[in-house]
Amino acid sequence: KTKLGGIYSALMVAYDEDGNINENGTREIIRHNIHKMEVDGLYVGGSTGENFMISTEEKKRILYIAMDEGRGQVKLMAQVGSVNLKEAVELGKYATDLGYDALSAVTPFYYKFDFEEIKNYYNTIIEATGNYMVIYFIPSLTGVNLSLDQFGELFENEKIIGVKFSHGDFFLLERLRKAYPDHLIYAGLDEMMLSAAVLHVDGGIGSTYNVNGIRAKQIYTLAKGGKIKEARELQHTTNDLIEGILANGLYQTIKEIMKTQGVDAGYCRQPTKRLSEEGIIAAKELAEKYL
Ligand code: NGF
Repeated sequence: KTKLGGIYSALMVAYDEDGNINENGTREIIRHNIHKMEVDGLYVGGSTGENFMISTEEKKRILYIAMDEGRGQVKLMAQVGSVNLKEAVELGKYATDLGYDALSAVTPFYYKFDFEEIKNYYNTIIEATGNYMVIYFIPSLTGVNLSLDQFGELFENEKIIGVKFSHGDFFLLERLRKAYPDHLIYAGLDEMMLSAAVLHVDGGIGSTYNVNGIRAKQIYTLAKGGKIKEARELQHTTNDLIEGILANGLYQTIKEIMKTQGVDAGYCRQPTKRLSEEGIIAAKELAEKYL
């Protein structure tokens, strides 16, 4: 289980101008993450992959490409969660057959599912696949919050090995760390890596690691080694970059920055809008200044 810790890029996907998967570009993104960003793992099918805007077949294609390109070089985690539980099961089986080290699933969203329903959702995916599961907890996008006790109840299923914690509630994060020292906790907000590492999380999963992976890993390693001042300096620079990315358009800007790093990162899928000419310039300036 602990073998699954480390820094994972929430994998970006290159889409062409018509919104189709650009396979070669996506393979370039994967190689860039492995060889240039030196991440420990790839989180495939997450928010950053624009996963909730694409079809089941496209999701499978991306799962396949990431496995084909990354196999044996990095850890691979497949986000298979969906409000369509049958789809989640289908993707979970597919990813498990491909050899993914673990699955992850976003808490079911849009409808107001109660906790029993959420628990049943996770147990159903696990029962159908037999694979490990990491809860994808991102209340800002799903509107789904979970309490410490509810995490405890979910963790009663021994296949649920951890949580990707994309949330700013560090009281809850600390309580989880203390109560579940053997579960994996991944920091999900890249701008808070330092604070999360100080609380001794087991790694991080994030979008900005596609372009800022090296620095993120340094923050994580320095903070865990007690070198807080050095880690803080790097987090300041990182957050100057993240602030600029968020102000300019999150995924579009990361893709544009990747292009400056020599990667054919393509475009975002509609309804996400294109960057304007000014936006493209702003992305290039961020890359020049901070990377
Ligand atoms: O992209 C979002 C949306 N959050 C990501 C991450 O939590 C989601 C985070 O890296 C993720 O890992 C995934 O793709 O599934 C932010 O982009 C980053 O911290 C900048 O705010 O909130």
